[in-house]
Amino acid sequence: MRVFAIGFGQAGGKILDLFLEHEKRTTHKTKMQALAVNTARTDLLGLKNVPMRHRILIGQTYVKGHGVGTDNAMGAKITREEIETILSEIDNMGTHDVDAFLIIAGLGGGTGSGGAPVLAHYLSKMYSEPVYAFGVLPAPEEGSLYSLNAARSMVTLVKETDNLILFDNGAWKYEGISLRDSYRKINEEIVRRLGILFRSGEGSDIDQIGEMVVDSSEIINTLRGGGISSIGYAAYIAENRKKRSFFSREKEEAFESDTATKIASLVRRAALGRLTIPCEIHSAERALILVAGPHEYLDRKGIEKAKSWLEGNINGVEVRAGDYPTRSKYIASVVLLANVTEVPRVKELQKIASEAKEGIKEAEKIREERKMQLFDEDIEPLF
Ligand SMILES: Nc1nc2c(ncn2[C@@H]2O[C@H](COP(=O)(O)OP(=O)(O)OP(=O)(O)O)[C@@H](O)[C@H]2O)c(=O)[nH]1
Ligand SMILES: [Mg+2]
Repeated sequence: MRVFAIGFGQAGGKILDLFLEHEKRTTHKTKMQALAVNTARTDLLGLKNVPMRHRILIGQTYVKGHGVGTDNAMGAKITREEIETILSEIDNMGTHDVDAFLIIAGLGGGTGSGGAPVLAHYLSKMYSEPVYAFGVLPAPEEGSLYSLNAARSMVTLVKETDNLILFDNGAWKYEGISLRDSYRKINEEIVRRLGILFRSGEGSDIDQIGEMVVDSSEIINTLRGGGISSIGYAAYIAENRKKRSFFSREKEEAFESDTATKIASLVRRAALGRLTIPCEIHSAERALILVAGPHEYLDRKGIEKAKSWLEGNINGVEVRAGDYPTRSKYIASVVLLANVTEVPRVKELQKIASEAKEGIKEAEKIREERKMQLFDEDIEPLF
């Protein structure tokens, strides 16, 4: 699938940048278009792989290149005012062979959290291709302002996009390392999943096709109708199979049934393991299974087995599945669970956010009162 990816804000830009780095490393390419948008100059300068000319600094009149400091209403306002600059850059970069837009942003901050929904709104109005968002939720310890930002951004994104794929930083902590290193590891995990998903259907440069080819319409149909989605992933290393041509018939059959079993259990591990956003898999409306790896390890029977297992475990009946060959030494599976409705973290964020909203109002009132305590009421302000 050909995506036009926009990294909005710091987290969005970093994830996009790493996505491009992965693209350079793999032989299987998505031919992705990439644009980074931010209100902070240093964040944009820190990127390594997004070409300089595809980085846009917005909001200079308001924040002078220093970011909006977690004020997502400001992030939204700036984006609205400068939407023409962003849209014309997207148009200049070329959209004629794009299958979908993907906006990547951290939802707890200001720029990406406020800007992503505004951009999604305008992209949906201008283009017939679907607009997806990949939103990163703040960890609980980041505090209630971040939760409030994320809750408001999330609600708007669900309204404005064709699907919101979520990732929960709180469910992906790496203990004992710096936050920077932890984000780096988390971003690797994100990009690994997005890579397998969006590289599918793009054909292969290794002269082989999959057993069951998936094209971009299968991804689009899985995500159709919107809502929130989650991604599962699992992988294993392929053993050395050079001598396979000397296999006897029985050995060959045994290998094939072993491969099928391994693929079926790989997909099960992907669906039941740690998801990008923890959710009840039985609340998914639709699902897509993808398996990528060396050609001889892909097996139609295994995928079919996994598919019927997943059909029995989600709410709806629509499960699509496919594979594609890669040069990697890993056999990897991605399971996309679309329109999931039982997502505890989303509920929790909403609760924290509505409490925080009340708290903020209350705090403002108290602050006003305290400030004026110094003065006697009979002295009138000038205006
Ligand atoms: N997974 C991941 N999350 C990140 C990373 N950096 C920041 N975050 C998360 O994203 C949230 C938003 O932070 P930023 O992306 O820095 O915010 P911003 O969009 O640049 O907005 P402002 O800095 O307020 O202008 C944070 O609260 C974190 O939860 C990262 O590299 N990876
Ligand atoms: Mg920032």
